[in-house]
Order: sequence, then C-alpha cells, then structure tokens
Amino acid sequence: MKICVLGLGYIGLPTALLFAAHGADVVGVDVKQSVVDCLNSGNLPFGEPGLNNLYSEAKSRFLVRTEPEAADVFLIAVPTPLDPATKVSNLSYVKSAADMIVPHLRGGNLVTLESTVPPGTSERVVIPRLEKSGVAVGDFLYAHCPERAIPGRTLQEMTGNSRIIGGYDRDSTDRATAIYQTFVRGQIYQTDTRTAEFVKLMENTCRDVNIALANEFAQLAEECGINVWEAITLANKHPRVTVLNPGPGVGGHCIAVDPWFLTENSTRCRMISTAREINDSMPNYVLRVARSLLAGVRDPTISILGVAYKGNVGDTRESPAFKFIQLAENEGYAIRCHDPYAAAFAHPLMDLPEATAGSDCIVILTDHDCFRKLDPAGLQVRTKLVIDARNILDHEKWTDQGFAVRVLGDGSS
Ligand code: SAJ
Repeated sequence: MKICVLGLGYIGLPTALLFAAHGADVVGVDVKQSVVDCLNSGNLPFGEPGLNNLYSEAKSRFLVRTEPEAADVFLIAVPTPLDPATKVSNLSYVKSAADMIVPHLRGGNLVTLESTVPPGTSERVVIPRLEKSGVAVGDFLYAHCPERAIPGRTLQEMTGNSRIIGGYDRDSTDRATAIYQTFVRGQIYQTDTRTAEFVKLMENTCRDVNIALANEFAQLAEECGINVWEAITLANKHPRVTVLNPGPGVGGHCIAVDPWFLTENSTRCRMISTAREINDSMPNYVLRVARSLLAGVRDPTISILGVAYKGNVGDTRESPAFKFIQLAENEGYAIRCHDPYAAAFAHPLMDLPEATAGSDCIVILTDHDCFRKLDPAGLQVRTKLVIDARNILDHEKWTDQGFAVRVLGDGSS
C-alpha cells in the first residue's frame, strides 16, 4: 500500500512515519523546501519524544517531496490557522492540499483529512475540490480522521488513544478504519464526516471552557482571600468534580483556536466565546499582579521563565507569553526570557543566569519540570520577587532565600 501524506508538521510527520514503520510505502509531501531538505539530510524539523528512533526505523519506506504523486491513500495533515482579525478559520492550506491531489486521484483511492476544520468543511469544501479530478466521491473514498495526540506524548497517544473516523459512506469508513488499524491500538469509533468534524472541536472546546472556569475560580478566590489551589484540591475530592488548573492563559495551536471553528457560523453561542475571552485575558491578570508587586521599583525588569505554551515542550505557538510580553513592554517593563525547551522565540532567549541578572520580578509562565526544582540561591536578582503563575515552585525554598512569592490565585492580594 502506498500512502501520500500532505503536510509534514507536528501531526503529519509522526503519522507518516508510523504508517511507514508498519509496512506502508509513504511519500511525505511538504510545500516548504526547508522541511524537505531537513528530512532528506536525515534530520527532523522539530523535536518530539521517540520521533528520532521512529525515523530511523521508518526511513527505508519513507520518501520526501514537495509535490504529491499517485498513491492508494492521500492523507491531508496541513495547518488550519485562525485569522486573528476575524476569528474565522483559514482553510487555504486544506484547499491547496486538495487541489494538489486532484491530478493524481483515481477511482478506488482513499482521501483522509486529519486537519481540524469547521463542521461541514469536508462536504462543502474538500470533496467538491477533489471531484474536479473527474472522479466522483463514492468512486474515490473519503474520511475525516481527526487526530487526538497531545504534543510531548504524540507517538504514545497516536498509537494508544481511541479515534473517531467519519467516512463519506460505509466503504470509506471501513477502508479508513482498516488503514488506521495498522498502527492504532486504541478503539476506533465510526461515524459520518460532519459528526467527526464536530466531535474533534467539541473535545478541545470542552477543555478550553473548563480551563476558563478554573481561571475564573482563581480570580474569584483572590477576591475572597482564598487559596484557589487548596480549594481545587478539596473540590476535586468530590467523585463527580474535576476542576482543571488555572494558569497564565491557554496556548498551542489547538485549544486556543478550535473553539472559534465551532462557533464561527453561529449567532447564538456565548459560553464558548466567553471562555475564550477569559483565557485570553489571563496574561493581563498576571501582569496586574506584577504591576502591584513592582509599584515603586524604578526601571523594573521582569524575567520570564518559560515561553513555550505548556510544560516540557518547545512549541511556542499561541503561547500566552506573547501577549504578556507585549503588554508588559507597552507599560515600560524591560523583559528577559529564558526557556530551555524553546529553540527560537520572537524575543531573545537567554540562559537562566543572564535572564535573571538584575531582575526585579521572576514570572513563571510555563510548567516545565526543570523549573519545579529550580534553586533560587545564587540568582543575581535586584529585587526578590517571584510570581508562580503555574504553582510549580517549591515555595518554601524560595521564601527561605528571601523571595516574596505570589502564586496565581493564592488569595493574598
Ligand atoms: N492548560 C491550563 N490548565 C490546565 C490544562 C492546560 O492552563 O489545566 C493550558 C496549557 O498550559 C496550554 C493549553 O492549556 O497552554 C493547552 O494545553 P493542553 O495540554 O490542554 O492541550 P494541547 O493543546 O497540547 O493538546 C490538545 C489536546 N486536546 C484535549 O486534551 C481535549 C490533544 O488531545 C489534541 O490532540 C490537541 O489539543 C489537538 O491537536 O487538537
């Protein structure tokens, strides 16, 4: 079986390699020459646990190109960004991937879409474009197979998680199921394309709304003089309650984006967009805490520890750090950033001693494990203030070293 995977990013590349490692001949396609060159020279364009080994294992069955070619299966895993001005999905990459498949599409081929899209996109946008090949859907098979893997555990989750497969018709669903079963050990649940599109968006929206609730609890607890972390631990002792963790905001390419895909055509949804607004306002809230702590400090410098959108990954897409830095710089704070995982960022990254030298306030924005054990002794700061926006530090250790510690939602403001 030959599979052509369009889009070699965080989802497409691991998926292509898993198929190759399980016996398929895979042609990976990316329009970025730099990605193709990187892979052809034996390197990976991004890091992910286990991916190097998988690449070595799969290499002999994996070719990389900038153009697709004839295959039995075409898999689309290209980005679907959000237009920041309109909060509407940008489907241009999906459209252009479908157009690239058209000259190669034959009867009996299967096309699967893994990219996250608004409900109805397969029927309204993707299938009609594919039919420009002269082959009608039904003669080619089509399924939406949304991914569920979490960065940092991508390979484990791609193989172990259950999956939803929504086919255009019975044959499409069964064929896609059989193909994914070559490496997916989790249960596969079958449905139609539109439901599969909706389910994927519901999953990420559910998480976003629950994080917004935790963030609102943190702010309410603050007003009541209550430590939200203790309150959450106690509330979660209830057998049917799971409050998530408050934090400096929601980042990443999925949870911060997908809820807008669900609501973009609706005039009646309020809870989902309110949750988005709450999560997007968390950098403002962290800055408010910093502002109150730094009142009276001349020419204050803030040291940010962690610019990745979440712990133990280097991915900075949609990271709350962007907004926090922009707001803080607009208020005249000097900013220094340190992140041992992120390779590049819009703001210069420094090592820990340099990022904290002369600092007036350390702000923990990302829950990297290496920050948990951080020893404040020896940090050459000017003012001993730390804001732990993830509640991960050993607070006793920091207070013993003379630091005033503020934890987001600790009720001390
Ligand atoms: N976050 C909090 N509090 C929490 C949990 C997360 O503030 O209690 C923040 C994180 O720090 C991060 C953001 O939310 O900034 C999102 O992180 P995440 O770990 O919740 O999710 P992602 O974006 O890395 O991956 C999600 C996953 N979806 C769900 O858990 C429903 C993953 O399974 C999806 O495959 C992925 O989106 C995707 O690609 O859609």
